[in-house]
Amino acid sequence: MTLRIGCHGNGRRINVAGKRAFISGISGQDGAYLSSFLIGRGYEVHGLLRRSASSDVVGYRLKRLGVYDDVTLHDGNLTDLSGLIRILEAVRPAEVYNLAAQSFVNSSWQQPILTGLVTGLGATNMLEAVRIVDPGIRYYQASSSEMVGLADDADQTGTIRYHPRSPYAVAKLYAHWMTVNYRESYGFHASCGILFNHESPLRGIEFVTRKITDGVARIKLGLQDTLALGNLDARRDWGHARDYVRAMWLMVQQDEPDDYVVATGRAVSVREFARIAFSSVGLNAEDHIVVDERYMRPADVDVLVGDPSKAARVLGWQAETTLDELIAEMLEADLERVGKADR
Ligand code: NDP
Ligand code: GDR
Repeated sequence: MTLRIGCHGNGRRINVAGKRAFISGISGQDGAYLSSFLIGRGYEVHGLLRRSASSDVVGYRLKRLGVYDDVTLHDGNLTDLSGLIRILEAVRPAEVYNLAAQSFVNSSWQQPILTGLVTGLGATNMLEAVRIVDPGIRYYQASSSEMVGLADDADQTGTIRYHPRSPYAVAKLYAHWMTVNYRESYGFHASCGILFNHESPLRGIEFVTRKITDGVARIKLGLQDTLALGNLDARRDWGHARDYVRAMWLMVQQDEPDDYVVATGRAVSVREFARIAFSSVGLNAEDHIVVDERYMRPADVDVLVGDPSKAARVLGWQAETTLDELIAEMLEADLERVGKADR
């Protein structure tokens, strides 16, 4: 049996025999990797795509992973509840992954209200759409290590404490607790993944890891000489997005919904990340990095390192890509892209 759904440009015939998933944030880094992962498992994948005047470039991540023609994209916005309801009515997914967000921490100080509306209230819109259309839908919320912020990551019973340090983190904490609340109030099969930083060649260029690998590629190819960064002493627990989307899916497959920390368990400073990236192409980071106050945050978090033992014990999940492998993959992609653009 097949059906055709009104969608964003790439309409195609759909096999309704397979499991169907709906992803908000499908055009982002995680949305692309999750689409690829689910398609590899026989899912029919639908996604929410916000209207853009640059529709030629939106979707480039899905194209990079070779899955653009295999997903069905629906025009909509996380802030538009009636649209979300209509889309879920049409798609009738078994699983919803809420990944859409204003996800850049820096921007959340410039746009605190938008961040609250999208990253925070947007999650409630998605939960409400599920409640109205089919409360039996299994649900994943993209929670963040940024919610932990300044708090110790766990007390003696393993309960996470939170001290969010940015408007983004505050909005994520609201979305997190709303998801927990829908689980407790309505019996939703809703799980939150408290994911620590995860990167890839598809990471947005404004995030520090991608900024570094892009900068190293440009310096190596003679296109620039310096790389301006902010807080070099911040330490983060960096994994690969490809590994982390597998954890999202595993959470949704469990008999009981729950919340999980997804991390590598190892924190490395921005300075050390840059040192590895520069040295792997034969350059000395200290010769090229300049510290620029513009990239300092009004409030930063010095160190975020996660304990993935619950994910390992219950989900059987662990990070497979090492930091060195991650940096090598990102650098290779940026060297190739920057090299081509320069010809
Ligand atoms: P990205 O910034 O790469 O992707 C965000 C996605 O949300 C994009 O598809 C974007 O669309 C979409 N989006 C933004 N605003 C709206 C809106 N109003 N309506 C509909 N869609 C919208 O993020 P990542 O893929 O890195 O992260 C996925 C999720 O996980 C986010 O919620 C993020 O906050 C969270 N997270 C990420 C971590 C990480 O290290 N990557 C760690 C922990 C949590 P468009 O392409 O049009 O911009
Ligand atoms: P983060 O990622 O804020 O952790 O949020 P980002 O890469 O932006 O910053 C990581 C750390 O690096 C420091 N830093 C810089 N950051 C940027 N962007 N640019 C710089 O030049 C720079 N120099 C130093 C920052 O101060 C910070 O300490 C990401 C996002 O994906 C969120 O959506 C997600 O929730 C968290 O990871 C977990």
